[in-house]
Amino acid sequence: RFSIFGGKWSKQNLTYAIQRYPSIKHLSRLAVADEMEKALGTWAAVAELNFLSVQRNETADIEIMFVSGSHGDEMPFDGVGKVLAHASSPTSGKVHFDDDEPWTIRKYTGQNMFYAAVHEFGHALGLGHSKNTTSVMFPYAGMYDPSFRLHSDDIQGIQDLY
Ligand code: TQI
Ligand code: ZN
Repeated sequence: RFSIFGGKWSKQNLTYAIQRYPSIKHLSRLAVADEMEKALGTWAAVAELNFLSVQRNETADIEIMFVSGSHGDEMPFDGVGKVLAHASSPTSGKVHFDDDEPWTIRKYTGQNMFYAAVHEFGHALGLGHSKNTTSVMFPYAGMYDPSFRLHSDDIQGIQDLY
């Protein structure tokens, strides 16, 4: 079952900004922005939530960054492998991806960005880990799956919050 990670947003319209894009050159900003929009859309599709993208110089509820090593919080990233990403609980809104990982979009190799984004946004919205292995909130990074769907646990978890 899902667990509540701690807190929730007190509003249902949330803004987000991609403040730092991955340094991997072959990933276009547009493609990255598209994956983030789809990942947030996965949650918005099943709960009373709306996400509005804003420019990176504007203040946003959810701040997305690809960063490596020490990056200004208490949880420095660790190079390739192990920790891939982390998110803070509501209403802090930090979603960080380890820029040292081989992030990929719609590929079976590398580290799937969409899956990690859905998982981390789940945390940023207030969800904890699920014990159900097929839940996106199960703490194991999934690979690319063109027919990805949220598990009923994920849906119940987000609907309980919003
Ligand atoms: N990052 C951990 C995670 O997102 C961070 C973490 C550890 C955590 N304990 C926690 C977060 C307790 C909230 C509550 O779970 S991780 C993914 C990804 C990681 C990353 O890099 O180890 C997944 C673990 F990136 F795919 F989303 C699982 Cl699915
Ligand atoms: Zn997690």
